[in-house]
Amino acid sequence: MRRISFRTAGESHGRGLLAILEGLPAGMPLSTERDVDPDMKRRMAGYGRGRRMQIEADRIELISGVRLGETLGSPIGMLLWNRDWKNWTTAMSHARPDPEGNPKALRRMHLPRPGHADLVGVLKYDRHDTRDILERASARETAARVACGAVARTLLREFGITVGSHVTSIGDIEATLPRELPADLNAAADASPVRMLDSDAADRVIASIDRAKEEGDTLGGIFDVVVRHVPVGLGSYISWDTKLDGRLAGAMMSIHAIKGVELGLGFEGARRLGSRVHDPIQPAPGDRPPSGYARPSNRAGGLEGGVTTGEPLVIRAAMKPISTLRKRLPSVDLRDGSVADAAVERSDVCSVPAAAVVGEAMAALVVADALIEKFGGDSLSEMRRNYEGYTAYLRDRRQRHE
Ligand code: EPS
Repeated sequence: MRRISFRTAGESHGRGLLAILEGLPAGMPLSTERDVDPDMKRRMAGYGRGRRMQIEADRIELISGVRLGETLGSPIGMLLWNRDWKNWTTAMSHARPDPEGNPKALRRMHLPRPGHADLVGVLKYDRHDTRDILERASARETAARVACGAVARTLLREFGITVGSHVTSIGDIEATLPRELPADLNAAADASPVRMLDSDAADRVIASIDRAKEEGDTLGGIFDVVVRHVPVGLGSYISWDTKLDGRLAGAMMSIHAIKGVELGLGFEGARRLGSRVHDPIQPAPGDRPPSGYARPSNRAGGLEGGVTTGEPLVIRAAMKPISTLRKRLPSVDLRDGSVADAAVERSDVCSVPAAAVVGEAMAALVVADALIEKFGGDSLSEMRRNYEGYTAYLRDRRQRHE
């Protein structure tokens, strides 16, 4: 990200999570209850989550950056308290433990879970207790990202840009997609316990999550993030790090457990002839699309040359199954190097529906970043003037053809 930056802090069972988001324009109406908390709630949902989500009630406490309902252009500080922390005050204490205290709570974790950051973390940071690693490596951190993404989404909404997502498969069960996605994608997806647009597939998924849970196993899946009404011309082909496709893919890959990202046709495009991949260009007299050029298809997923075409951005991400398994995988005891089964922590069986909401947040942050890059980001009114100037320029260009 070039114009927006954000940083999160916090451990899964620590006091809470912090987020500082910088680079949003001044003068943007923002209320955490209206604009942020609904996304926090959406991230907590989904069939297959663990007991932790029954303990928490993620809600943002705003610390800075907003006055009288509008952003100031200063860093937006957000706090999220972990309710579960009260059960971890000894294990997660900042101070050295009291020798007379609770030794059970301080028991070291020494059986790294394959797939989690446990082993690489203890080796890299010279720690001996995998709790020192897993607390920060946990996907609990994504709650703070969703808070930042919700603020970015609020900016996008000012320009009519929407960000939605839906789950296309979980395990080997694939949703049959409607010909056209619903206008309000999130309303439709959120109505399903697994955020799928196919209720038959969703029922089968729920049964398979129950089965995986019984067997002590976990499930991954695939989700699509769709960003609509993006203006043509965000991002650039000029340099490798200005290309919006790279920026989106990097942001998606940074989400916990994401192992693959595709844009538009993605890997499928590599199997087809070029004539069945590229989206023909047609004249489009009239107002829609604003660029004046229509595409009968959107196999490019809204990006050509790393630049938005004005068609929806379609970003697909693959999540591996969660690595905490009650069906324990072989591991090694860090204390003596002996063969042992991996540790088990409370965890989720499947969190693909939640990951899709995190995907929306990351996409919103990247697109908001590119929007600010193109239209300037000091104030919302300045952005709007520049956006309208650009729209007027596109209209003039188009009218010269008519
Ligand atoms: C998560 C909170 C965590 C996990 C999950 C995501 O809470 P706890 O560890 O107390 O159960 O449920 O994290 C993982 C699955 C993981 O492997 O790190 C959350 O808020 O999303």
